[in-house]
Amino acid sequence: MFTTRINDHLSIAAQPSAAEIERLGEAGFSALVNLRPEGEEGAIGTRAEKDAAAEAGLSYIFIPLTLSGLTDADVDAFRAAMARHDKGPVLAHCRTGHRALALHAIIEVIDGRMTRDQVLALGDRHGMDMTAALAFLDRRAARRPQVKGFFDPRTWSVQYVVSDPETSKCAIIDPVLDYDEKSGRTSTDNADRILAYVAHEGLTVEWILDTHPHADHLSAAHYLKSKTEAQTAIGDHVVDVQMLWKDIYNWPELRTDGSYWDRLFKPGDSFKLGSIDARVMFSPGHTLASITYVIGDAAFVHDTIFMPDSGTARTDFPGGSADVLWTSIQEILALPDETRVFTGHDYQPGGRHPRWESTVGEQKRSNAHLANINEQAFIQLRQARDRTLAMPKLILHALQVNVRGGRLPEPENNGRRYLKIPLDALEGGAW
Ligand SMILES: N[C@@H](CCC(=O)N[C@@H](CS)C(=O)NCC(=O)O)C(=O)O
Ligand SMILES: [Fe+2]
Repeated sequence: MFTTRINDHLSIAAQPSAAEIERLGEAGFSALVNLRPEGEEGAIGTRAEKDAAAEAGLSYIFIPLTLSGLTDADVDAFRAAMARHDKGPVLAHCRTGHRALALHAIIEVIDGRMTRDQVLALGDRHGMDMTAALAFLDRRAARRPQVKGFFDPRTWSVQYVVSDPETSKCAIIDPVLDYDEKSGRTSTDNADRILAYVAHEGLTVEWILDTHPHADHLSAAHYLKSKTEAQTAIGDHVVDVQMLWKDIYNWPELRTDGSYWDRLFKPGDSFKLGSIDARVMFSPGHTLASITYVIGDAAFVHDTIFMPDSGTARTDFPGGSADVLWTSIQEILALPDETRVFTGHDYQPGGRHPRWESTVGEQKRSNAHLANINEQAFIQLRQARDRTLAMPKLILHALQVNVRGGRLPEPENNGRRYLKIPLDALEGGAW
């Protein structure tokens, strides 16, 4: 196996055999990172690598990627893996070691530890072409808007800060308010991480946007508004969702006029994020009120399309519909092929790292629920899968907060807030 030491913390390698992986522990390595997508020629596969790494007492991290399809999610995952394993050297491998070196160089440049000339010199030292790494950095720097994704592993949600480099204005999309259903505790860890990034980048929050009233996590929109004074917004069909849940919760005081938000977007509405044009597409199917925000060349599709290897969102919540979702998805796929698509969840199929960015072209070519499938087949596939899914564990907790724009219930006379759980209101008990 070809292996070369880059520094005290990182070595790169070509594809190792299982026997070679088993000897890496003795060689002092603490972790093995596999950068090869499943099924690449000559790859031994993530299962075999994971087992061999366990045998060697090594942590194993699966970050399948290609340099042509590289996104910030891949960069973030590699950086995080390196940071988590700082006790001993990490061995990162792909087919030849080239992707590993390129990824290392990209992170060094983004984090300000290396210049472009130093990247070229690094490539020369190891006999590897760094053109693709520099091309990625160029593409990344030229993006308008800039998009930073924050993955929340507890709810598999992706929250976004979308910013205009010209004006330093930004929007926060689909922020999560942390909630532990076992203890009933809430916290603002996710939202505070977003605020720290906003402060560090010198951004001003102009918008706090939700794509729909979420069924699997509480929205941090209201908390973030209290910290930033930015405008909150959601799609105008939220009033239908409010009506639906007002009935389920038997909740006469719930206002169903959308007045918990500063702005209700109608389908086709446009707005500005700093100097960037943005518009709203109506994308129901997962919920009655789901919308897609198209900001510059970036579409925030939330629970319509997931990453191509995951498929699409479920349609069995109250107000959901598979044929309506199909129509919404077709409208998204009619955007130009190069449109960047940012999804709202990632369930990490095959144990890969979280990913959230694709393009319309990639989705059309390879989405597991959409490529080479017609409407009828999609509806059947979607409904068959929906029948197997348990309700999200927070659906009853989350909706009563999210139909009020992320406001927690008002405190009772003892100062404590309570959630209300309707019994036998939803189908599909998972015993
Ligand atoms: N197990 C998750 C449920 C996740 C879930 O239902 N996700 C929705 C989006 S809110 C979905 O569309 N899942 C698609 C699928 O699993 O096919 C939870 O308890 O929160
Ligand atoms: Fe959802």
